[in-house]
Amino acid sequence: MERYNFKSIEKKWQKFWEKNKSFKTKINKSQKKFYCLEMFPYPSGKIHMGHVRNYTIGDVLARFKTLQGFNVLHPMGWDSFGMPAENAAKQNNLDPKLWTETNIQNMKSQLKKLGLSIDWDREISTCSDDYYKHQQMFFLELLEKKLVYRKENYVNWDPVDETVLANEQVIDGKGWRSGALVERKKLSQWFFNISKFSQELLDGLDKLENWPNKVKTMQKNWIGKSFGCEINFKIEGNLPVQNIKCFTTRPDTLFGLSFLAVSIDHEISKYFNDDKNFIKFRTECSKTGTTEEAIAVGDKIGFKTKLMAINPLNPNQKVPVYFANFVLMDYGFGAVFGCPAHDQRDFDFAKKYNLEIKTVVRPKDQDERFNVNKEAYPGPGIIINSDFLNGLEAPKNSIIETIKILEEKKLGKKQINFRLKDWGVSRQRYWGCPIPVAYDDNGNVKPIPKSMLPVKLPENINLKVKGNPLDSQKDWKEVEINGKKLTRETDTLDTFVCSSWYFLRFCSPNEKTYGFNKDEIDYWMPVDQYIGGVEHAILHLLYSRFFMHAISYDNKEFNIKEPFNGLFTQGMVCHETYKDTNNNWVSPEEIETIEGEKYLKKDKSRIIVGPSESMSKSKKNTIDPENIIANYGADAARLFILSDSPPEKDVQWSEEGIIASFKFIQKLWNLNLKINNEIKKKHSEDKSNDLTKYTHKFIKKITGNLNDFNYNVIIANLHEAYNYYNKEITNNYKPNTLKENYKKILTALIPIIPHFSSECLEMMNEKANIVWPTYDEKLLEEKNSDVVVQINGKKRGLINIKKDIDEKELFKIILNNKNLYKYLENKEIKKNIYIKNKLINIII
Ligand code: ANZ
Repeated sequence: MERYNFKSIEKKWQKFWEKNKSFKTKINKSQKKFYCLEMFPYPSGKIHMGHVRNYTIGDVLARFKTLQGFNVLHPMGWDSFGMPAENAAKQNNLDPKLWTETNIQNMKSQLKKLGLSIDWDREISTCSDDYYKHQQMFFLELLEKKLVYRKENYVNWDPVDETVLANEQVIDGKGWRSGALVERKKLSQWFFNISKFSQELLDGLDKLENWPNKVKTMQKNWIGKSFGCEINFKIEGNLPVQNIKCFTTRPDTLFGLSFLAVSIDHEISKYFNDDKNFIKFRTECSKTGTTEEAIAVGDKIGFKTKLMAINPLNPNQKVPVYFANFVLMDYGFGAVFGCPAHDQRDFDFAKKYNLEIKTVVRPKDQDERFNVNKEAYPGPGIIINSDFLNGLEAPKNSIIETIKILEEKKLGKKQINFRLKDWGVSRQRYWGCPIPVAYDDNGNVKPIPKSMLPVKLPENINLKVKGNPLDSQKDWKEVEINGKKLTRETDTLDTFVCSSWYFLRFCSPNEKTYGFNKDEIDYWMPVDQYIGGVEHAILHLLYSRFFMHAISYDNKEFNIKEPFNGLFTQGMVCHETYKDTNNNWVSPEEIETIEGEKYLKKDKSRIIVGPSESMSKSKKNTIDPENIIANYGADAARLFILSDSPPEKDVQWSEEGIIASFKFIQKLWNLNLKINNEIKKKHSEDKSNDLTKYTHKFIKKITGNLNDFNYNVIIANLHEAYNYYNKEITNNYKPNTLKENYKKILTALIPIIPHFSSECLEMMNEKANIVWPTYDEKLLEEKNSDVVVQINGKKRGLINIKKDIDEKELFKIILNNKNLYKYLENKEIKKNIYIKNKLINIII
């Protein structure tokens, strides 16, 4: 048989699609639209298997919807600002722009080799000034609407690199790059007021029916709505502090109070600025890190003040006030009351500092003597040791009752809190979107007039300076507005801002005057199906949702609050891990397999095979998609990446797997040649209706599985179809019957293996007007059914008979059946139990 020459065939079709602008999209109001979007990549230089999977899944859907007659928008662009470009440029004395653009060109040509149905005319890149110009415009609009503000905030400051570090970049209290002890520094930063929309962002989740529940739950937890109350504690002691307010979700445990703890940044810390011991304590605290996880697992430490707090429900009780590292400044009031018996953090703290642990809730199956001593009891039960609260059911009734009492006594009031914090968008970096404001000599903010946008990044600048390179650009920093000399803001925007609205830009990428064109948005938005990694389940998706709320706010022209109608999160691509005898990671390319054992190619030493883990450079278990496409073709790569497991689960990449897919395409090709041969035979009569029936069944299955994202099942369906066709087609079918059915199969394969199917369709002179095949339900109906025949409850046979046959007729058939009749001969029949199309039980 002739070999399937994937190299020339794939190239041919990719050229054809490009030349014919096959995937170019335009508004067509009489046609139903479908906006299919995959998360756009960061142009690191090379595509990786995660991209291959993400974009294959998206392409399957885009092509399927196109064939179904939708007007499909399927764009691609580049999330091209960010640290890697700046670092690479610094190391190699390059221009970040050039570095980025070269990477984009490389990755674009790699993506094209995958045969994706992308409308490249809509390509965008966030680092180009005709993109970020509009982002700056949005920023100014949000500034006008007071949804952007500046505030002083504590940041992790690396004194050597002179830069702000994200929490994840602080390791054991030290900068990840410089290793310097990280300082806490107060810095003026720009914030988006995302918390203003906490409730709306929470409510909006309920309407997102086509989002995975796990993502909605993650967002819900991140927004973190808590019901509780604020309590005002009177303070006594050596300082002019009269009150400290705390937020609590468990006011009902107030009789279990044993201390009050405030954050090291709490207002009262101003009285301790000269206290050497306090300053030492503060340094100690910064080592814990500032993330909630770090705080939860880290050591709880405190600094005791001479202040005493009075229990509002029991004025005779006075407890010490501490500074503690586990209290966050930006949640509630930056202060908590400690109830060690019912909160584990408080318990750990009380144990460490020998504070009282008083039990005030007992589980229902324990009596009044219940006493917390080994660990906190946060569970439900009955209130005890709490004077007038005793006997209340905790937590349901007890919380509401206590709030009522506190409100009556004016000691506190009901409060709802959200964990969601405002989004700090300032970055002290060069390679980002400049924030379009300037300052006068007094530090007042002056927005750059819209007519002066974009504020372009200066080019050819020295990146090898400490801190933000923009700070040392004197000529760039100075700007004159309305005759006044001002100094530009040198912070740039977090790159998450760029990805919070790019899906709008795709709708009208060439719109000059604004970020989008209204007509286009009205037609294309919202995105019907968004596909990407679950690692973006929280921030990127929440920021995008916020950005739409922010543009819609106070805006009659725009009202799209939820940008993504459907969301699909795909699993990771995994691969076995390998180590040499010295415990160093080894990449799959460095090893060979001999008789099932793996060896290092260069010296034939043994390889230790580790578990399969998601592909990562650090473990060297990556596979280069470019090599795979060159060796096996894009269709084989697509087929394999879809075949192994459901798209939402992890997929195990293996050499054997890709080879099997490659061989299967060759088998399909052989079948294709066989069918073309068969067609030439020109049989005059169809032997049966079987091929048509099978094909209709197949189309029904594929359509259903495509709709449900059961892509791996489709590959199984395809294997079945191959086996069936391979046998059935030689059974004398008319050319037209063969052709019509086979054409349907090929059309259904376009989404999966587009090059192969296009080639085969062309061989049959089918190129134009290809539409998704329909199926006839009537043809699928089974005319017969298998009925189990039982005699006295025991199975005695199975007969295949016409559907819905009545009992009398069935009985006649049974009596005419030798094998069954022998059980009934000379027997008195008492009754029959008949379940249509399934079973008959004859009682004798
Ligand atoms: C007393 C208490 C007793 C609490 C008890 C819990 C259990 P969620 O549900 O996440 O909203 N808290 C309040 N402000 C805090 C801050 N700035 N930093 C750290 N912790 C803070 O959590 C609310 C609980 O977190 C509050 O209820 C408070 O501790 C603590 F048996 O108050 B609780």
